[in-house]
Amino acid sequence: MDLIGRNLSPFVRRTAVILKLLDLPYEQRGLSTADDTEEIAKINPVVRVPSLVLDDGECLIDSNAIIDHLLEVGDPDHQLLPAAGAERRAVLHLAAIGHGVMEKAVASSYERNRRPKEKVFDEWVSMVDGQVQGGMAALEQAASKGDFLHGDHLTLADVNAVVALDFIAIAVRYLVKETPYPALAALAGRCGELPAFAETAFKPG
Ligand SMILES: N[C@@H](CCC(=O)N[C@@H](CS)C(=O)NCC(=O)O)C(=O)O
Repeated sequence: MDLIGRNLSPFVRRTAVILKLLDLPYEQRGLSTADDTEEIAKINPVVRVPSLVLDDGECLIDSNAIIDHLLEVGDPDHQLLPAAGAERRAVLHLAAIGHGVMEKAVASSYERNRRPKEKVFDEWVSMVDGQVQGGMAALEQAASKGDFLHGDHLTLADVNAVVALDFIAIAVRYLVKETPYPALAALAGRCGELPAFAETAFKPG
């Protein structure tokens, strides 16, 4: 399988973490949407990452659809996402907050870093930043209740939260400077010792 995209993207990295947690072999092609537009367009018509090209050439796009497939083929015991019912809904709820934080943190970074200064609409950026902080506060509350966001072992919710926090610390640091998230930081520290997280950490290069 070929994972398309760089681990700077939280959507790519969370996919890479799941691949590693499930011990699914893959290669990674570190293409960037800014620099490798034409090549990515051949794989994904909306020119976004991640994509996952399966061994038979089938191409999956969007981290949600990719992870759905990876869990189907690689997590028969439903460790990362419970099979059904309230437990599944609870993990999906927290995972969606983490994914939403990623989306808004990426939007905040695009607003600040990709637009000419005179075209930045401050009210909109403040709204986006507030959405990131609202999501992070909810995750912090869940993280402060135990070793994991939900239940007694690592799930998709933890993967998303840790990847979101790490992305924020790299790309939109101004959003965590004044508001530390100690329980999430502790969770990220514990996860950072696992190869799936350590080996996918973004290294600027
Ligand atoms: N919902 C998508 C979001 C993917 C996404 O926004 N990826 C960013 C990279 S961090 C991207 O491709 N940006 C280029 C663009 O949207 O034009 C997912 O979960 O995979």
